[in-house]
Amino acid sequence: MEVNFKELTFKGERPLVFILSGAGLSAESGIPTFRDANGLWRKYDPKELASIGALERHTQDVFDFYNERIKNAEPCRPNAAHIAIAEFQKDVAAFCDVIHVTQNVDNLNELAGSPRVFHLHGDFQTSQCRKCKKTFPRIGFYQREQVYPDCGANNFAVRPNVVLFGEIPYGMDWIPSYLKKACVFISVGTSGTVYPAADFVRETKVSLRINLDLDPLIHPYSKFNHRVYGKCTETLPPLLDELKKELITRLKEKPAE
Ligand code: BV8
Repeated sequence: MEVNFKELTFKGERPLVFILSGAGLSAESGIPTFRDANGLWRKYDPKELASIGALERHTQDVFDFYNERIKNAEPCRPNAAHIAIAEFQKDVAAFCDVIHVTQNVDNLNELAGSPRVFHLHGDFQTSQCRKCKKTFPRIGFYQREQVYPDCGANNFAVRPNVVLFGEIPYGMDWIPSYLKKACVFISVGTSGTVYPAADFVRETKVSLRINLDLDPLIHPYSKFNHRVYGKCTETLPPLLDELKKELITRLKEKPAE
């Protein structure tokens, strides 16, 4: 393992580990990525199916695109990387905060037993009313005649609660300050193409990019201090074990308060 966690610096306070994940985290569970050779954006144009303009222009096409992905995701199950994050969160909970922000809209982290995960780009499990903007658990699939239970809006009123291109991601009111506090930032399975997530690394001191592919040494990749290449189901579990050992060692060394 190339990463030497001994360089982590955190003073007396509880350490904070910030994990950002992308489609590569769920790829080995059978959920397609976006920009790999067989990725979704190789087949579909994101401007036509995942942008706020597309939702206005051809709503049913966008609904069909998301209905298809929701159905395809149903049989998928967590892989060793999802499980490693969930176990890490639980194992260190007594002395370390772990903030896992995912760009993914699947619920494989939750199915893996993760105690908490934040969906930067929304999720397949909830819907939103286009009139009053309230969000609520998804029922069935998206179609014209879906009435929002509260305000009575109809006619394509109920949409997927996902952040489309041109919309503001969730959590942007707290994420930047948490990034600054983090003792280590781990980016796993994301191409670093989509903003503002691609810029998160800028706010951090010690950063680690875990990815399948070699990354070009340009922004934002050049900001990472460390890189580990390979499938995240193979690279992430031992890495989180290393980090857990280092955190426990530091805890033991810490002078009693
Ligand atoms: C916004 C919806 C304003 C849900 C998605 C600069 C600043 C701010 C904005 C912009 C900017 N420049 C451009 C913009 C606009 C735009 C943008 O970023 N465009 C890009 C294309 C240039 N951004 C926006 O519109 C965002 N909104 O900016 O609002 C704002 C912002 C902040 C504050 C105030 C105002 C909204 C972005 C969200 C768009 N919605 N999806 C859905 O359908 O799923 S984006 C889409 O891409 C997905 O959601 C996904 O989450 C996201 C990122 O993709 P990745 O997860 O990285 O997937 P990808 O396929 O690209 O890469 C997978 C990686 O995994 C690869 O590297 C591969 O090698 C690796 N991998 C594969 N297998 C494995 C693996 N790694 C390890 N192990 C494996 N087994």
